Amino acid sequence: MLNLPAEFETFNELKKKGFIEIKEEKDKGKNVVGIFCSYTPVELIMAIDAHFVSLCGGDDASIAAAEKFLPKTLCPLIKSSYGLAITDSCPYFYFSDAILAETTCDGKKKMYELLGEIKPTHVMHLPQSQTAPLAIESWTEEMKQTATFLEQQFGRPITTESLRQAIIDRNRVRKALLQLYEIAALVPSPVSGYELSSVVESTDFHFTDDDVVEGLNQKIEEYLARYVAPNPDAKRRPRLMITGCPIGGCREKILKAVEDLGADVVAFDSCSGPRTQKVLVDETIDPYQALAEKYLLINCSVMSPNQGRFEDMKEMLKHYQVDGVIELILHGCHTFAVEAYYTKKFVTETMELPYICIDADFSTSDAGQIRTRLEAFLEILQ
Ligand code: BJ8
Repeated sequence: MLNLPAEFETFNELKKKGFIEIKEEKDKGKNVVGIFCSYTPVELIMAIDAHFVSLCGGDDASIAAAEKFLPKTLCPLIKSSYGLAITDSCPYFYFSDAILAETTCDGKKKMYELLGEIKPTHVMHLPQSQTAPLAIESWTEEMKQTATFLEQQFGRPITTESLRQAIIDRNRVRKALLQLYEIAALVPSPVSGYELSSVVESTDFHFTDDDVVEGLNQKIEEYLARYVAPNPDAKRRPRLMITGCPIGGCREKILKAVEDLGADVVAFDSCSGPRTQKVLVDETIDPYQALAEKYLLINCSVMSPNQGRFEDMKEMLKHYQVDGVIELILHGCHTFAVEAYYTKKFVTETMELPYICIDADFSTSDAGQIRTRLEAFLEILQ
């Protein structure tokens, strides 16, 4: 079984702790903006002196309510997010004064139209290609229009100075996160992937950058102190990469299950991994241009083509000394499902590593079947 420290707090416990924090911030008069995606330029929200909070659902319980309005075949992440909003069961949604959304996949962008009936919602038009003519120009313009939306919404200006400061502050958080991911590159990794992803994703529920950086630095020290040099005679636990759709709603039945079975998840090629953080925002050029350049570089399957994902993956597979790759495809996620053709080809043919693709939703009904498949996968790696 996975060896977790006695004081380990699960992601859900960490998320609940943030409920009190956000209430206190609201009581102080702070505004809150809900977000759903790594493409969201959170610096604009920080520059208007508001907090941002992730509203992505990862919970099966809210899906039934959403299915009264949304197709059952839609991705569980979208249904869960909408379900939390309409059932008023998420304090983070309740406390959000506005929503900043983006056109990524079709399901999400259409769901935002429904969400717009509940809260003021601004949808940023994300280019569908990183290299198309005018992609950077139109994305820079979207940054400016978003700034205008926030200014009108909260009746305050975003100044060049406040935006530059927000960029500097957020870059500090990114650097701390990058140092944290780096720890899992050690052999053996002193931190489980389950623990690491819980800590990283819970940073979305702390609202002061100084606290986030301090908390991450403490974790870095704690994990480094746990490191024990490898015993050359001991059998090495297989080291795995997780790729594909966000893992949050399947954390227990995939991430925890595979580590319980004797592997270490050391690399995350997903939105909770270093790929979203590794490019910092340029602090020296026009801030809108700098934000557009940084955020357009995120390699999500909603981009076509998305070759950068495989260049990043190659570097990570080597750096983290990965022995095998697990890809998660959430039911109804067409972009990742189609791109899985290339992922499998790249992992098995170019990198010559074992690969498994798991289709799942957020229910527990398939947990046993997934565990059996993971067990068989690990046998290949022994
Ligand atoms: S940058 S991964 S957070 S879009 S899994 S809702 S794509 S149907 S979550 Fe994502 Fe931004 Fe990309 Fe990251 Fe649609 Fe697929 Fe569902 Fe998805």
